[in-house]
Amino acid sequence: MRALVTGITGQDGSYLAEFLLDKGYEVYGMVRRSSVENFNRIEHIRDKLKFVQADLLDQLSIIDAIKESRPDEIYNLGAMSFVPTSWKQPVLTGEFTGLGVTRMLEAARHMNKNVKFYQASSSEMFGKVREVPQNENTPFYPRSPYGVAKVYGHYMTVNYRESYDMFACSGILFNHESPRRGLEFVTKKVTYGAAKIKLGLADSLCLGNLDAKRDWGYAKDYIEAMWLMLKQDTPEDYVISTGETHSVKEWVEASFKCLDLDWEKYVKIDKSFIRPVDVDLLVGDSSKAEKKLGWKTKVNFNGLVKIMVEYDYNYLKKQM
Ligand code: NAP
Ligand code: F7E
Repeated sequence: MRALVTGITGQDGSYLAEFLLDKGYEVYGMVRRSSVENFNRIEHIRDKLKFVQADLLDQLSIIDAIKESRPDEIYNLGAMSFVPTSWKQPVLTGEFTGLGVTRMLEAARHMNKNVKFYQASSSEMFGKVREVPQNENTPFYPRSPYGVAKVYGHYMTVNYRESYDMFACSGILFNHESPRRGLEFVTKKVTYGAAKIKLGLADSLCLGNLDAKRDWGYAKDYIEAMWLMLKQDTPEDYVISTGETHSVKEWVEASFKCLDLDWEKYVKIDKSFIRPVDVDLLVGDSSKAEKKLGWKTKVNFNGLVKIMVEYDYNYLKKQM
């Protein structure tokens, strides 16, 4: 089996590449040119991967990437994925995260209509939630240009499935985290920040809205769900989540507690991290995935906090 993964240099792409290699796949990563190479997350497996240079903004480069890799499966994980940046660069976000999906689907349709296609949809599409918990039938109400772009990409995936009978699936994944999470996302910012404080490398941590609630799972668990979706007889969309919700404040408390620190002594609120509008509460119902894919989350909230805090503490200690 051959797979083409966009966003292979990102958190999910790197775990998915490892997972597919273990399953015996030939894995092609679609990467965009940069003046400084950005392969940190895949350095340990780079010799086993093949790379094709393309950009989600550039239709012909995507066609060439598919021509060269001749994939049986395409995993479209590439996107501008940081919500605050989507207000600063709404048009670019629409291009990468929204139209990029159409460019991938168009290229796939022209090259090989039988290719299986996975789209990285997001719980951000539920935004100002219309019901609790959220499932595959919950109406969308996105609250950021990122969420709006994801809704567009989601419906293009549904539309190509229905218009051209393509095997195209959307995984509506709730927040998933890991030691490989980008430093600006709140979970990593907190575990990294707390570890720095514990080691005397910082004396405070500035955050925004502590009341928002998220359904946080472990990225490594979620990757398997993507693969399972493409292994079914029929293409469908699935919610992937833990079913538990916790506030940012609870994440902060648990992370500092792991290091025997009292968070209230160190955390400051900085208004610049507060968004024009936020998503107040997310909690997913993934009973469809449980029933049809046999998928279930394995790492709970405290387990995830521990994995990330321990990793960051040990990493920073080694650098000293
Ligand atoms: P990430 O770490 O930010 O990785 C994003 C990837 O997209 C990077 O490899 C990046 O490449 C690539 N990319 C960005 N713009 C591109 C372009 N124009 N052309 C080609 N590649 C481009 O994101 P992640 O957390 O792994 O998430 C993976 C996907 O799942 C994203 O689509 C995200 O929106 C979606 N998602 C994530 C979550 C979550 O909680 N993590 C939840 C739901 C959905 P560079 O390294 O070159 O920047
Ligand atoms: O924010 C609050 C912030 O940036 C979580 C992406 O992977 O998941 C991610 O989007 C919450 C928000 O993730 C800070 O206001 C407080 O309520 O970690 P985040 P996100 O926006 O939920 C979804 C599913 C995706 O699809 C996205 O690609 O935490 N918060 N203080 C803060 N957030 C950040 N980043 N920094 C703060 O200082």
